[in-house]
Amino acid sequence: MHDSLFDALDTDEIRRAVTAIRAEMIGGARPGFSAVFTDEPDKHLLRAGQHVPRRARAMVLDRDSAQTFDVVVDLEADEVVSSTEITDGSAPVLLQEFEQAPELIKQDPRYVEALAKRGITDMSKVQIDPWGVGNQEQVEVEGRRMAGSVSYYRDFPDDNGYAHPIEGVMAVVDLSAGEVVAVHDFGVRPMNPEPYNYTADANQPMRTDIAPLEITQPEGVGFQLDGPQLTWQKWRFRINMHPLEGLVLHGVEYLDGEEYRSVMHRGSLSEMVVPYGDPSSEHYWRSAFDVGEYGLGKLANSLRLGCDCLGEIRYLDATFAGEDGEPMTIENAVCIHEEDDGILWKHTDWVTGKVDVRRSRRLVVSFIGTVGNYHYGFFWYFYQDASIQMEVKLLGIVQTRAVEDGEVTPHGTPVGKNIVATYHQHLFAFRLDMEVDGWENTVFQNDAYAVPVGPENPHGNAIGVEKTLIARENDGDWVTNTQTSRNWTVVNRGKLNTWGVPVGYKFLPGWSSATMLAQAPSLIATRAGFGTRNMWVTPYRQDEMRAAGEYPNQSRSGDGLPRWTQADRPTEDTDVVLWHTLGVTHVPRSEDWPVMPVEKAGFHLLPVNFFDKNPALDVPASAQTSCH
Ligand SMILES: [Cu+2]
Repeated sequence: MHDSLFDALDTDEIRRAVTAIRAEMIGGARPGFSAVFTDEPDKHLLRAGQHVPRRARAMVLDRDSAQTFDVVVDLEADEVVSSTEITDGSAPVLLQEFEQAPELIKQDPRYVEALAKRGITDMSKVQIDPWGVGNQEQVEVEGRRMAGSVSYYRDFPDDNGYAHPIEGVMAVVDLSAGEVVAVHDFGVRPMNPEPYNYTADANQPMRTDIAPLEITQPEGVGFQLDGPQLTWQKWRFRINMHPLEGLVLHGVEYLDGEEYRSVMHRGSLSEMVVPYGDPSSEHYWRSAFDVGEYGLGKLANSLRLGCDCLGEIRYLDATFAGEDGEPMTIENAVCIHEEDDGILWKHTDWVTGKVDVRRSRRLVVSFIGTVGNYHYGFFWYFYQDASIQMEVKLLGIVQTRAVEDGEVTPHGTPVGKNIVATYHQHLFAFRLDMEVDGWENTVFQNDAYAVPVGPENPHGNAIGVEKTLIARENDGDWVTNTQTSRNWTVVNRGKLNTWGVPVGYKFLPGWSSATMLAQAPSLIATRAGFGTRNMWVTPYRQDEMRAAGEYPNQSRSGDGLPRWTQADRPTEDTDVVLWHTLGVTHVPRSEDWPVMPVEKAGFHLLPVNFFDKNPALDVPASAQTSCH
């Protein structure tokens, strides 16, 4: 497979796609380009030897009529192939819309009055965070572009607004009509007067006993970059940025002898949602689909040397369509570097006293997206033992609500005077299109168990592993189980290692693997149905890319994995896709305030009988010390 066919669009391709769409007047006189990206070719067609033209796909909003169009452009013919109006759901939010909403709200007399009731008259000190309204039962979304809002007070420009929630006021805006539809006042609560800031000037004195630590690679980095293609020791893969999903890895392969063996065709975040767990009127509806509603890739940070990444760094820029269609570049969106990772393997021979130690080196490919009060770092780690790790880093400031003096809420933790940080979840849906030593793969769910005492286990010590074949999409137990050391293996039954075992890779969940706690009648339970399971296995389909469907923004009926898997399609000896819901249930601590220390979650992919022996025996002992 030619992996470059799957690469992100370049500046010229974005421009041509937008030109073709504009020429057809799709999106009217003021089209908003929510996302423009590669329409990745169908692998079935490529395997059949067909030529698949290079195509772009665009999510286009008609800003006047609030219609959304899903458009495919043939970049070889420079023409629109199809344009489909979306009726359930709406295009991802444009930042321009979210900039316009606070201006409209601040001019609304009902809002001005609600704030005056709370003693706030200086609108320049008011921070308004717009939110999607997909969970708001009362807000009519059909045929409209709507935003809810939450307000905060900043005493000075750098003040932490989340320390001063303007409780009980919620304005709803029709973004296309440019009007405030409603201002709800659910009742006045006290405003916390105390500043809670995380800046250095608010937290003096700083500690002074931090010794310098410098990481240098005097001979340069150990990896090679050729456009999006990266080669590092025995690994190679392609790195692209997607406006919705952020970092996407394609064609992940490992060199075994003379031959590159495939591991994963494509790996990325496919969707994520953050549902909040406070049932009050001004809070129950809050949730954020950071991929499908906001476009996490477009919200990538420009990373800074020595701050976000440390050491000898290479960066990749991300090029996307701006919201008016002009290409724009986020510089240093992806950081690539190497890290020391402690010990890789070690043995002390007790007979001879000889010690062998090998240091582990890992390659890190990362990006960070900012969505309002939160930031998510996505770190892919590649190791010398042919394992892969995804680590999500949760960063930022937790959502707050105001309470009366001494008021206790069962759905939040007090973190300051009159402020409670509300319970919530972060549910990440990773899509891992595996190709383990070829594309004909089969998935097993593996559970260790104690064999019942009997003729097979007379001494009571026997350990068994129950291997459940996932022959169809709905086989298996779907959720993690630490008691049985549950994992899932993706094996190629047509290829055996020297010891007669099918080659495979093992998916090992991390300790944070909650499923969604919201339930019916909450709309989020339907809209983010992917959150009901930790593991979904589907046969590859070119059009099944995002776990909650393509247009979760304002969708009420839900889409994606629950709908696709209703057919209970066969998944044996085929091109399988693993979908993992990684769930963090965040019960805030006072230590998460006023800015939370990083919280980490993730998963591993490990070779399992893929090689005949430890693949890291050829890692030499470290040069500068005698580790051997
Ligand atoms: Cu959180």
